[in-house]
Amino acid sequence: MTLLGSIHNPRIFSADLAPGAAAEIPLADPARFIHFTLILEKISSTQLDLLRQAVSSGGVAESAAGGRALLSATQSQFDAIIARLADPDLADLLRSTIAAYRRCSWTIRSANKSLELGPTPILMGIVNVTPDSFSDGGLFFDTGRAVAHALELAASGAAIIDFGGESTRPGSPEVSAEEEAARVLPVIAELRRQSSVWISIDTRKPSVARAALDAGADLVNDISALADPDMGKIVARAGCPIVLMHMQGTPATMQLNPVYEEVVADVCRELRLRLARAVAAGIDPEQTIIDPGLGFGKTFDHNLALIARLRELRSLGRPILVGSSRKAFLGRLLGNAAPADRLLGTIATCLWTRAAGAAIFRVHDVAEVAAALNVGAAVERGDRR
Ligand code: PMM
Repeated sequence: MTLLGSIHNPRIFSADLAPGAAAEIPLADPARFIHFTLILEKISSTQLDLLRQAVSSGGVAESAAGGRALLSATQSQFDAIIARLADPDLADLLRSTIAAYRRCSWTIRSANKSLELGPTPILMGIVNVTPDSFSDGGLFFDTGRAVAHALELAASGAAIIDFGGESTRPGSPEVSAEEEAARVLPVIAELRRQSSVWISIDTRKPSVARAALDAGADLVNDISALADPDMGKIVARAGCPIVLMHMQGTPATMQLNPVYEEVVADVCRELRLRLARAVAAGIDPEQTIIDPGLGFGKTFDHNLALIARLRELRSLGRPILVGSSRKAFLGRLLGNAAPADRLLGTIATCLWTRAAGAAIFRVHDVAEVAAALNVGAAVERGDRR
């Protein structure tokens, strides 16, 4: 089941006061005004009938195309629907999905520290120790330079540094595990010696992840979301957090012809399966982070739909990481700008997705995005005043 969206922090303003006299009317009972619309997938006609009976006290249940149903109600109406629903499994699903959607704070833990996600945006600074990444390839293909850059990003506000030793740009060839490890391990070990910043290893390979964790990494960023079953075992044994990113295909083929029935629902569904796979491998669900995988088997339109409707991923109940930084779809929106000239697009998408509830932002330009997100945070606080 996927959530379609909701209205937060509802405020009512009197429409007919004299100019200058507009006043906010406090809501005594916000639950009567907070509104949710859910898409229920694969719902049977019996379940739909039961839903229709249960909404008689308020709300709307309608069948939609593709064996789906739409359920729309305020939060207090949902409480009544759940209480009246004569199908306990469906009632549980509604209750848990709404609770997951409303969650807005999480804590991830590594061996000796923890990081709160949600209340303030967290920046993950990118350092690609590769000769060929699309944006910073070759710049940090040297231990000293990679560590210096990582320290600079941490000083600029990155709580996490993400090291990658294999380019995943569309059509890129695979690198052997030995080569990938040789690129990232010295960098991770040296940064660990010099700093307590969170270190993330961006890899699809279980052996690289294990060696990186041994060298001092805190978190695994797996763009294949446990495609290799050994990855789950390694992360479970280490007890570390993991980013599960959505990708259609592999980097070699993913941009040839990505096809979805309905991209947001399809990505939600697949991430739900990957979360279940993580739990089946013994990974603590509280240590999981999800990511829609912008640019990974997605057309221009798919990327924009995922950004516009990012909110729906919140129905999975896990913190969301967004990696829009300098990606090709931004180049197109900015008049064919080169990767290094896509900062304004990066900032715009970070602010937009932050407002939709994203928790972590994986970016190249940490100082600039941090400044923009600070403005966004001040606006968020203003909304509560
Ligand atoms: N994008 C890239 C690499 N790794 N990891 C996550 N979790 N999310 C992303 O969007 C992502 C990623 C490709 O960008 P890069 O070549 O600049 O690292």
